[in-house]
Amino acid sequence: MEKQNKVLLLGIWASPYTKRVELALKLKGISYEYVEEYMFNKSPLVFKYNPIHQRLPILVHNGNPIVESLVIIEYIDETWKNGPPILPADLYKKSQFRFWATFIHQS
Ligand SMILES: N[C@@H](CCC(=O)N[C@@H](CS)C(=O)NCC(=O)O)C(=O)O
Repeated sequence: MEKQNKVLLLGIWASPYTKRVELALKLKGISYEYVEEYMFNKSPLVFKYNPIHQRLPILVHNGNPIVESLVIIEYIDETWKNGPPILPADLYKKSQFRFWATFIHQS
């Protein structure tokens, strides 16, 4: 059972992208292991789990890597139903959430 819910977060402490994922995990009350990475000395795990961009954060759930902080947050919200919902259930409101999240992300 323990192994089926293994959650690993690779991140950088000063990264707002890492922080938003940590916030989502904490909001949902999910236990996770955290590995600190270094911008100019990344571990082989970063190249293994995010070969396209080699950026942090990376969430690894039961061995499956998920990258891009906004994608990770949606994954967390849809995977763990405990804790408060992050995205609204209403599809129109959800589209607005995605618009503003992307807008802020790209600004
Ligand atoms: N769009 C990405 C941005 C991630 C990002 O830029 N992460 C930075 C740390 S703040 C990084 O890993 N930089 C390492 C690099 O660019 O080599 C996300 O939202 O996850």
